[in-house]
Amino acid sequence: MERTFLAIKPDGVQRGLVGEIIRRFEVKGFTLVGLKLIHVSRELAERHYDVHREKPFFAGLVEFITSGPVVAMVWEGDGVVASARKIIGATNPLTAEPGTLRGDYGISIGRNIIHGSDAIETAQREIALWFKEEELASWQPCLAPWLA
Ligand code: FUP
Repeated sequence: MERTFLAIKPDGVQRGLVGEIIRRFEVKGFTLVGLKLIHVSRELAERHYDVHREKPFFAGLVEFITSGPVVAMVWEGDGVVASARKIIGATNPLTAEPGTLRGDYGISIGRNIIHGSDAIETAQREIALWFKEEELASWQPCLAPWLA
């Protein structure tokens, strides 16, 4: 089953958006299989954003992501990687469509509320980086027969 890694960034946590963000993925029909609130270490932040190491915004990005608690999550479901990216919206909240999380709640590219893996391989790498195998719980939602 396909999985993705999502992280509500310090701005999303500080602004009280954790419940709303989780709700969006729950009502869409995806299954939450991993969840923890952590204060990210510099080492984890740098490894997570390794592809951006040479970018001018890298230092600020690491500073921001380590500045307060982050809600790290793993979600499961058919097509969850691409679908979560749609729900999240474009990187820059000013150009993200209304109805997306970034489109509805942000105005700054450096404070864009949530991270979502951009491809299945990236998701696998990020899940392994952030979670131990025993922290993930595989389970099947028990759908009522009229919903199945
Ligand atoms: P996304 O996959 O949408 O999270 O975007 P990227 O992987 O391209 O960028 C990762 C993070 O770097 C963004 F969430 C915010 C930050 N960033 C900047 O601060 N400035 C930029 O110009 C681009 C990205």
